[in-house]
Amino acid sequence: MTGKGERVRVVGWVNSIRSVGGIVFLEVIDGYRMQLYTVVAKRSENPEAWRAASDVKTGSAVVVEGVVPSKTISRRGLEVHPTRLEVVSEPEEVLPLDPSEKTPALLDTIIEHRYVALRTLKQRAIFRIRALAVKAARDYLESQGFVEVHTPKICGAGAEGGATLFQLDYFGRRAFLAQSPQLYKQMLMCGLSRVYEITPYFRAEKFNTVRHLNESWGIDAEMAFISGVEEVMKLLEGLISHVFEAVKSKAEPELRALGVKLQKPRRPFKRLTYDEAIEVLRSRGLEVEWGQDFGSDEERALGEAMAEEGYDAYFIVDYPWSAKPFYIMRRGELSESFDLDYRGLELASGGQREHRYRELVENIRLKGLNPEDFAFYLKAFRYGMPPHGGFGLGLDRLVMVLVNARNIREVVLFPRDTQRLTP
Ligand code: AMO
Repeated sequence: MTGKGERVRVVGWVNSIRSVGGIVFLEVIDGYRMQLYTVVAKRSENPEAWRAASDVKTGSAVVVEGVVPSKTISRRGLEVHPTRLEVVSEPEEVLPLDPSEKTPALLDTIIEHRYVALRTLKQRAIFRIRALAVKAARDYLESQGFVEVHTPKICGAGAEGGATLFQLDYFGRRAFLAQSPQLYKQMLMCGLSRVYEITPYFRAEKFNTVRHLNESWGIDAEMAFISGVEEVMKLLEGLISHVFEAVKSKAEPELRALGVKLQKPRRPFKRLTYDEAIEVLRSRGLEVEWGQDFGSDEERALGEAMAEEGYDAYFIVDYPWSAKPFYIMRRGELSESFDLDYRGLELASGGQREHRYRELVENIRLKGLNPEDFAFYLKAFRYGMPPHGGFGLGLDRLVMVLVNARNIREVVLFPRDTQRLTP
C-alpha cells in the first residue's frame, strides 16, 4: 500500500480531465493494476506540473512523479500531487469509448476496441479474473499430479462430429482444426496417466447465441486407472471449487469493480440423472423426447429447478448413449457420462471412455463413422490402455460465471463468431 506523504511514480492513461480555477484533476488508470489515481495539479503548488497537466488530452499515456498528500480532496482513486508530468504518447483521435465509465459503451464498441476498453476497471477486472482462474486451475490440477501437455491443433480427424469441423488444406491433404484435444488426451493415457491441457478449440457450427463461439478455450483433463466416472466428477468438483475459492480470495478489488458477490457452489454438487432431468422438464411444461440432448431452453429450465433446491452447480448423469460421442463408454442404453451445469449454463462435459479395443471399434461403427479414419487413435488402444476418463471444461463459460457475464463475448478479448474475424 502507498502511504501518505510517500513519493510515487505513476504510469498509465488519462481517463478524464476536470479543471477548476487553478487546479487540474486528471483521473489516471494504472498500467495494469486495479488502481485509479487522481492527479491533482495546483498552479499554486507546482506551476510547471500544472501547465503540463493543463495541456494533457484525455486518452494520453503519461508518466507522473509526485507525492501522496496527507490531506486529500478527491473522492476517487489515490490522490497524487505531481512534481513532474510527462506525456509519453498522445491519442491521434478522440477515444471510441469513455474509459471513466460515466457513459457506458455498447458491447460491440468494446469488442472493436478492447485494448482501449481495458482502461476501464470493469474490463480490466474481467481479464484479470480470467488469468487468475487459469492459474488456479493449473495449481489445482498440478496439486493432483496432472501434467500439462500440448496436443496438435491441426488434425487428421475430429472427435465431436463431422458437421462442426473447420477444414483446411494441409500440403494437399485434408486436415481439420482441432475441435477438442479428445483423441490425443486419450491416446496419452497409454503412457502418462494424468494429463491436462488449457487450449483453444474450433467449432464450425453457425452459432448465434450468447454462449457459443467458433474459437473457444477449454481446460481438458484426462486420468487413467479409474474405477468409475464418479472419480472424474470428484476431480472436476474439486477443480471448480478451488477456482471459485481462489478468485473469491485473490480478486477482491476485481469482484468489487464488477459488483459481483461470488458464492462458492454448495458441495457435493447435486447429481441428477437424465431421467430425473426429463421429469423436471416435463413438469415445467417443456416437451422433451427421451434420447435427445438438452438445448439452451432445457438447460435454463433445469437451472431454475435446481436453484429452487439450493444448487447452483449440478451434474447430469446417465445420459442415453445415443446423445453422446463414440468414445464414451456404454452401459446398455445409457452411458458413463456427465454434464456439469451452473445455473442453467453447461460448463463441462465428460465421462468414462471405452478403453477396450473391440468395443471401441464397434462404437465408432455404431455412430456411422469409419474406424479407418481413426486408425492412428485406435492404435494406442492395442498396447495396454487402462480404464480412463476425463472432462472438457469450457474456460470462457467458467469465466462468464465468475464475473456474472450474460454474453460469452464479454469474457473473450477478441471473440471469433460467424461475424467476426477481426480485430
Ligand atoms: P463438449 O463438446 O461438450 O465436450 O465441450 C466441452 C465444454 O466446452 C464448452 N464449449 C463451448 N464453449 C463455447 N463455445 C462453443 N462453441 C463451445 N463448445 C463447447 C462447453 C462444453 O461443456 N471432448 C469433450 C469433453 C470430454 O469428454 O472430455 C468435448 O469437447 O462448456
